[in-house]
Amino acid sequence: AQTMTIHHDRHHQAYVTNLNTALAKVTGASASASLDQLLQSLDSLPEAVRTAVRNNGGGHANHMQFWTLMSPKGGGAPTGMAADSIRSTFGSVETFKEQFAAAATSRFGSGWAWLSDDRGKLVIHSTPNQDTPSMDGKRAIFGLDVWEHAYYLKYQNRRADYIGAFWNVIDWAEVNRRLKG
Ligand code: MN3
Repeated sequence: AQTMTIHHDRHHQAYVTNLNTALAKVTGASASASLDQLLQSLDSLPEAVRTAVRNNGGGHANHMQFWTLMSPKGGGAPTGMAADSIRSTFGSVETFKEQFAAAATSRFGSGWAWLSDDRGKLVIHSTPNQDTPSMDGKRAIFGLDVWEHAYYLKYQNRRADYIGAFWNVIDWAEVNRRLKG
């Protein structure tokens, strides 16, 4: 509970606060663009705010999907479309979890591990820092935060244990909603 409270109320809040500070300096067409549009066209932003929008805008987008992906009633085996598409793409749920864990474990430093839709095909990948799958033309299905702030209070250096515990809280009904979207 302490990990999640600090993560949500302080870390995520800082991204929101800093993003709003950066966007206050943006004018013209970019001022009315959606966050995803901004992240996919960072070069259209003034250089002075580009990095702030990338880091804090990406941070906001990534965390928004993270909180709604977990449920106290989550976990268990994937259901419905998630079960079908994971098995048809990766062979088995076990293989999928192994490949996802490998992506999450091998992301050096801070970042995210993802299941994304890459032009109609499901792929496992990772992004550094707060970069989003959409920056690379992918549509995120779900992502796991592997920054140390996401797990250090409880797991310290044991990132692999935190990654394994993610499967106890993932909300497969929400994953299915995103797959259909
Ligand atoms: Mn985080």
